[in-house]
Amino acid sequence: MSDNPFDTSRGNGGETHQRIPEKGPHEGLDHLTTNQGIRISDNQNSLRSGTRGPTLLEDFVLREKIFHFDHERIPERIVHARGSAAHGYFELTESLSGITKADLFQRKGEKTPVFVRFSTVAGGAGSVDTPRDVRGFAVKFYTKEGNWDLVGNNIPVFFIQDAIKFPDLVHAVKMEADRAYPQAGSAHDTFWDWASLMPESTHMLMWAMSDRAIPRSFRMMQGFGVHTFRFIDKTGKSTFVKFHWKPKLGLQSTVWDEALKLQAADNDFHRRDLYEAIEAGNFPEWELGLQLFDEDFAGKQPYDVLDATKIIPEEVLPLKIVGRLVLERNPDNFFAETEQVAFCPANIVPGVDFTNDPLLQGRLFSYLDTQKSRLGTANFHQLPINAPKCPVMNFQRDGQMQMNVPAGRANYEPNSLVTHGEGGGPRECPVTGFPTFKAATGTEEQGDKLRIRAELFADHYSQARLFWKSQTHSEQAHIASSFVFELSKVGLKQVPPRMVGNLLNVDPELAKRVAEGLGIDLPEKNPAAREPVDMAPSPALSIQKNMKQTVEGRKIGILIADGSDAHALQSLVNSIEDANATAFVVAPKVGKVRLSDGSVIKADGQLAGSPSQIFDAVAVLLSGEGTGILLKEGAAVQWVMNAFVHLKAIGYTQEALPLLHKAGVEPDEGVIILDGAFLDAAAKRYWYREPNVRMLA
Ligand code: HDE
Repeated sequence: MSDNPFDTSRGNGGETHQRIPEKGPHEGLDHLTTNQGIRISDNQNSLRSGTRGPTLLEDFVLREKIFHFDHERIPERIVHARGSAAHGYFELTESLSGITKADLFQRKGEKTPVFVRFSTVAGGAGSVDTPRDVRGFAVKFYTKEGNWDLVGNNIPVFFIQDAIKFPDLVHAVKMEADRAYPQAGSAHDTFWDWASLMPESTHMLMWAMSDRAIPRSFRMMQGFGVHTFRFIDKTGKSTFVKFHWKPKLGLQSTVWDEALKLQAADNDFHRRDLYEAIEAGNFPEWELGLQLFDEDFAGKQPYDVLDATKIIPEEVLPLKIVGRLVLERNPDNFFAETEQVAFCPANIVPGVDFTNDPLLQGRLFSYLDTQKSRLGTANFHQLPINAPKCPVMNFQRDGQMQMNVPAGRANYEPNSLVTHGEGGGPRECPVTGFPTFKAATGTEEQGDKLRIRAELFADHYSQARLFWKSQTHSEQAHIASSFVFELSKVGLKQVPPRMVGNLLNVDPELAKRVAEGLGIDLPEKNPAAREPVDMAPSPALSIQKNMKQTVEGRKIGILIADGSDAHALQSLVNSIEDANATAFVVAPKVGKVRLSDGSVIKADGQLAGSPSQIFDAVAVLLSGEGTGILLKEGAAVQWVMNAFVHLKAIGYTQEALPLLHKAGVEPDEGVIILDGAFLDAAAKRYWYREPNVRMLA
């Protein structure tokens, strides 16, 4: 980066990231100026005629400031409006030179800069972080050959098979047209009216009703490219590929009651978690796994690999791990980067190609189009966050907010200006340019013009059943209970029976549990467009079977009050930090907690503002004196009670037992006296506790 604060070069092979230099006094940078560079003498008072007279129209400082403020907002994304992002890199750990010619996949050890944005889908930009929803997982790779955007989700399938249904899906799930609620969530009439009429959405609904849709952290969820893509090698040969991101910290979700309570405790739970982890140097990390296959394999599966409502089970086609994604720097400015970043599935590099997946094909149009209206100009690719870090040279010109100054006379091609010494500009590159995949002759890539889908797309239930069968009992209970929760919020009488009629095709037991939970009669099974087939369960689909028993990257709350044991507190904090977890001390008063040795410390959070749902496990480190005080504090009782019903480990001192009793805590393996074994206990969630604390469907 240039040290010159006035260097405005960016993009197009130049500097793409304009930041204020970190060190040293820089002439001019400490002076407030207008946008025209005029120094401002007074930023407190507008210009007026006399001390009590009218404000003058000629006050260009005031007018410019208010004018700019008036236009600070831009339209938010129609979906995925609420997002959080970070910079980092992708490092290749295994060369793929035999499979794709994409430059970023050639040299083991090479790092490619990335910008990654996570998001919820349905809520607006200011909505909460923990509704039941799909999470976006969009990665922009700034490769040497141009930008490649892998715009994925944390769920490997989608609600619909054809892009033409997307506006219907989004209208149905977002706040209802007349009443403008709910803000962020699918538990309402229009969503379930639509979904129950769309059997192809059933597989995705199973995922959306599972704990996948209530992740603990962006850092603890998987990402998926969803569609089948292609890799193209140097000879033009194509290999199908599905992309998977696997979190280093393992998969972890919340329980539904916890997710609900998090909405009140911390609207920004995921955003804060990502930001704080990166600031603390605990860089979030994922492995890139690939499922690679050919036409022959694709033809033998009982589903169509071009259908985005289907997965390829990892047990059938294991992942090949080829790299790692590390996020190591928070954005400098939320608006300039996280808000203005524009991902587009059509941004691919030589060596990567599309397939005919009809959902993907529609996406190829949508993103560029929506970004023009969101960012206001066809030149949004010039914004620092969107600009490739390789040269951009073409004859596209002008438009609103043109930020480059293309010199010279040539703005068309072909031209002969070069031969006359006037600079001819760039030329096309038949050899190194982007070639599209050529289908082998004989493959059915074309045919009559029809509004129709391939035959196997009609199987809407086999994989929904596969998902159900692959879950633990506890996860199945969560899925059934989520259907009950969501459908219980639906006022349209015809909808719940219709949905349960679809679920009968997935699994009769599931349908029965949902009907019972709703208190409705079991309806007739709805006819299936194609009879489902049984597939072997896939343990990879379960979160609980893939959780890492670790406290790494987790946050442990320690409740103290006057009289808490100073030595025990220090050694607990040390052991938590040694395990790469975060210790967070909570007290009834945030300042001046007097410990057993007479020392006075400041807590990290006050009790009422730091409820236990923001922690992964808790320690109740109270003396008899502190317990006496907190027995009369509802927030303390709830602190303990919620940790228990959210299936978390609770470490306690003997003196704190009266508080545990008052909170209804019953002894089990996760309720443990505070000693050396506490951290091992804290690494787990106690699923078997759940039937004792919650009525599940
Ligand atoms: Fe998107 N999607 N989408 N989507 N999508 C957008 O683009 C769209 C789909 C995804 O952090 C929009 O710039 C259509 C699947 C993510 O900025 C829009 C269809 C998957 C993000 C759009 C789909 C996604 C978006 C809204 C059906 C997972 C946020 C704002 C054919 C593979 C990216 C924008 C970010 C954003 C259209 C379906 C992921 C309207 C038409 C499937 C992660 O263009």
